Amino acid sequence: MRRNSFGIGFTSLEDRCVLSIFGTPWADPEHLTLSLVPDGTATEVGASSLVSTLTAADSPGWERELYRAFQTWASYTNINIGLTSDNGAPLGSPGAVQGAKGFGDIRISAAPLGQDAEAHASPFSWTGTTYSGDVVLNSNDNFTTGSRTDGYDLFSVALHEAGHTLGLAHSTDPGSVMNENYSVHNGLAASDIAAIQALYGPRTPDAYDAARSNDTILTPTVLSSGLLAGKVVADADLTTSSDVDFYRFASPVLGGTANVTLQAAGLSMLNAKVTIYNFAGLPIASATSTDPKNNDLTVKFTTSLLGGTYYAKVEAASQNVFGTGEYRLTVSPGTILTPLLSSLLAPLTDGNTNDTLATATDLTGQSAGRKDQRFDATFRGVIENARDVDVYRVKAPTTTDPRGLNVIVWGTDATPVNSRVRIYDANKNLVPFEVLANDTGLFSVRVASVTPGSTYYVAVQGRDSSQTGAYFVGADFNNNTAPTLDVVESNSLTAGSTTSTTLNVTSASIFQFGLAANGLTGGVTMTVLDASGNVVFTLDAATGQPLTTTVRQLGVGTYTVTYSYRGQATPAVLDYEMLMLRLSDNIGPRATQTTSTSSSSSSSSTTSSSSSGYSYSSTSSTQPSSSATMYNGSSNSQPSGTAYSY
Ligand SMILES: [Ca+2]
Ligand SMILES: [Ca+2]
Ligand SMILES: [Ca+2]
Ligand SMILES: [Ca+2]
Ligand SMILES: [Zn+2]
Repeated sequence: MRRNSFGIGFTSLEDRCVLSIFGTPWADPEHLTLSLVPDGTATEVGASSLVSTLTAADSPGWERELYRAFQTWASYTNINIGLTSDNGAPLGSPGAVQGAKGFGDIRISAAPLGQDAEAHASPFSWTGTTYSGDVVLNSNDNFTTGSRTDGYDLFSVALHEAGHTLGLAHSTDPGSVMNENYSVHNGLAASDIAAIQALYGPRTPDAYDAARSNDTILTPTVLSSGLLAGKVVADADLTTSSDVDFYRFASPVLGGTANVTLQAAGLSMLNAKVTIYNFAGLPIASATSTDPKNNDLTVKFTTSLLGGTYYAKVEAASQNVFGTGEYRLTVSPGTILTPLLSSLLAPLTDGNTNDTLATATDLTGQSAGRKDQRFDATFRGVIENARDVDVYRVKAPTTTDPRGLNVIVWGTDATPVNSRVRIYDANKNLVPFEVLANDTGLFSVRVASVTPGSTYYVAVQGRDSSQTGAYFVGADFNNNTAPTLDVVESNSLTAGSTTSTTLNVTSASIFQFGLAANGLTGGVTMTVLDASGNVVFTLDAATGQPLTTTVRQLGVGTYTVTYSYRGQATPAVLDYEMLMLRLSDNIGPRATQTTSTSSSSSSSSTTSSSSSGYSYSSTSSTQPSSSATMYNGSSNSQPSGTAYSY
């Protein structure tokens, strides 16, 4: 039925973008991963049927077309996307926003989205949820491959959704792949290239090519075995499909078999050709990869008894988007067993050498000369012991734009370290901030206003002395407007008491919840139960701490929310606030009837609006305030507005 509309007018993609805050780049764009979810993986709108849908559709080669769509963007900018496996955990499962265990940062699925959406996709978000990067294709649609006009061209739809996952909003350029009107594309428009390069910069040469082009055998990069006896390693990049990288090295073995290994699997979709030349410039061995999913290469050659000089040439296997990407070249007597991505992302310990502002690790040079929107500073560190503090120095751009500072930290171990952040200004005074996320293994904050050109210090430590482990920290000065959680409950609890309220979800959505407690000791535990009385989730907030948050998808229905006093009988009263923010707009099939809402008789107010997707029957004795102002840390300064310091 819908196929009749092809060729007789515009078909709008009308996709929904779940975390529709565009313009924020991924924190570590050169180390993104992508996975296809197995059929049965839970999405917001039911089990994914990606594999069965696209296998049954008239779309041969669909898997490569999905990869080609993402790699098309990566080939123009400082993005590498490695392909990885997917354990089928539900979309939005707990984990790091980037680098979560078990699935890719970008996950592609397909589920029934109803008549009004071909797909939806989510960009990176400061809320730190693993929903970021996820794509749901509409399994009701007829996808085709090969730029045909009798269905939705899978590459064209995926190219558009890939742009969203990488942070791009819709474009008004009629030729742009980000135009919301569907049409068939075989590549990016000039405006698309400009848009992705504004976020991530034009793809930059690797360090060897930057020092001196190594594109010919007469100008090779000379590799030495250095400290790794018998082993030569180069981390490099084919920056365009016409980049050629020549290396010269001494044989690591005398009169035996040497291995030249090019690793790209899990790091980039590069399909390379590696050729080995002898001292006279004659080719003696080569290997080529053609599948972005299987793109490691090993070339074996027999060395002379006297060792001698050899050359390795790395070039694109074909002049297509898969001819671009990051790789590691290793020359060694044996085979390589270390997975590439994990070895590149190894965190650095500091041995308690950067624990004070005076000894901060300097990250101010990372973004020097950059004109794009990538994070100003990133680092992978380790909270090594109970007293460890890792202090980083960053610097606000000198631009006179009013700018804020986002800092996000997430644990990178299988059991992630729970970190906290403090920010200090150039005079070493604590800077108040708003907490955007404070969840298991995650801390994300925003300073609303910074002084242009001024130095700031970011201090990362464990949330308590038991917390140690590896983490990623990113800091970005930007003009983003932080989304604001709405206060839906502001109340008091006495010792041993529990209050109970009702939450009506009128539109299946992804919500962020926040909970804060104020008092001398103890805290509050919030429990959300569905209509059958099953616990959906709990959230716990302690007094003297910033609010805690979580991101959850809730279907339409009535939920009971209880708040329990936790702690000693004295002092007997604590205050708490519950906050909500809907991250997604209306998702899923169109509701056939409007769910009516009513407030419970015990309530004194109801929070609801047509755009909120929920109504909440509050037991508040006072009207909810417009912002979370109740946090009073035991700390050096009082919060101001929605900002916290502690
Ligand atoms: Ca290169
Ligand atoms: Ca080169
Ligand atoms: Ca450390
Ligand atoms: Ca330290
Ligand atoms: Zn769109």
